[in-house]
Amino acid sequence: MSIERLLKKKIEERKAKICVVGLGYVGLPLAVEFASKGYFVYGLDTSPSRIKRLERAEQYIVGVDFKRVLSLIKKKKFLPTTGQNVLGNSDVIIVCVPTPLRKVKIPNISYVSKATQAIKKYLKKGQLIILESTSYPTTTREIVLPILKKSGLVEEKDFFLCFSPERVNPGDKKFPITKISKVVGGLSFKSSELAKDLYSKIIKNVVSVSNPEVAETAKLLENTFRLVNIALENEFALVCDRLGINVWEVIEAAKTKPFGFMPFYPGPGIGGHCIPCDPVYLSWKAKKLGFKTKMIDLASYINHFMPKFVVAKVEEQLKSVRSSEKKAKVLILGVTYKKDVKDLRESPALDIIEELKRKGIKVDYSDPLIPYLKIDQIDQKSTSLTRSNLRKYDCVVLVTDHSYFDYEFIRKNSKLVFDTRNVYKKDFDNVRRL
Ligand code: SAJ
Repeated sequence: MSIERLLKKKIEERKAKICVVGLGYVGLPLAVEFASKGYFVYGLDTSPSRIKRLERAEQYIVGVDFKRVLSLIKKKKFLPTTGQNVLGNSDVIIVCVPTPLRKVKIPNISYVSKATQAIKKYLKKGQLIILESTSYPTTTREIVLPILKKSGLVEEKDFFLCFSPERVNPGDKKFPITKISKVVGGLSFKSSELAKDLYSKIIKNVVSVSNPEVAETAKLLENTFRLVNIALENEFALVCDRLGINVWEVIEAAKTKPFGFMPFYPGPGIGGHCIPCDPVYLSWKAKKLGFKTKMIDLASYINHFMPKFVVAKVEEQLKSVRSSEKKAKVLILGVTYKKDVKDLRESPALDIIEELKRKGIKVDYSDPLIPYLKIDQIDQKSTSLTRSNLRKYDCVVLVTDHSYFDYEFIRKNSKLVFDTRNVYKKDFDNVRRL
């Protein structure tokens, strides 16, 4: 029997041993789904503390039931480990490691390369290797494949290689990974087919495309679509501000169009490790080929300008309500990058705090998800939202609209609120919106 048919049979009979490399918000849910469907799954991670937390069911990712994880470990269906040797015992290896940006906004695929080097060490005939980490087009063919070929094995003849973009939305109950269509793009037709067989065991709709580049680029289109449309709304907010028009009402009016329009919303800027970063992977690759991605660059510029705009508006408001030369005091409400998500990565709140301090304004923050925040190298504590505390501030800036803030209490007990998320839906005497 050919190695392809043998692997196909193992996948069919759920006898294929799977190794998920990287147990973060992408890898862990994937490992749990496959283990729950009867596969034996290794979870390979470089962090011993993360392995211990899994074994103690200590939650570190939203949207994953850690009791379910523990029961899979106890049933010996899921084995979290730091031991790379498990790569040699696996039939399928799925790489879900981070692809962050370096400080100077260039791709950092060092985690992908390190994981691939480890896979090469243990690579054997009949294995299917899938890269899920978001990266620039050609990463699978030009970075991963050459490293694996150093083993002396040949793609399609000896092993199978594929790219399949992750689409996990942490904590999104409406779209668990089993309900999110999966795109697979193999170096060879056989690789695509094997990946499609595998994912079809846990995901309803699996779409194979002609090569990894299409799959890599589809993922970047999905997130660049958001980056550009958010930037468009931010630009409308800047224009409407100058025109004295309420941009929130403009969007609600445009939404009444039943076709050909999709609402996004202005805000204090964009954060997270997807939307600000993924499109830069594409622009970086395009620039290497001599093409300037003006749309992506401009959208990134507009989105990254928003924190400065928010601070300028707050200063404007402060001037209108304060006369004394005493240092103004501002409270930032919500510092994570988006509502109800405990993640500070690229959060615009951090830029707003930095800009306010640069202007000599005293800044505190309040966010139940972030008990301590390093501001100017000092660990500051989240301010509790009591009546007396709120009264201390000349302005409360609503940056992240967590669902568990008592917005009426805040409004009634604050001198001034600057709302960057349209939580209040209208202006009050002491509430101004972006
Ligand atoms: N934001 C706006 N206005 C909007 C939407 C978002 O200012 O209209 C801001 C958010 O506050 C945040 C940033 O943009 O700071 C990114 O927000 P996001 O809703 O795009 O959320 P992310 O970064 O968690 O994006 C993820 C992505 N998921 C994956 O890459 C697998 C994205 O593809 C999803 O579409 C998105 O979640 C989602 O829809 O929640």
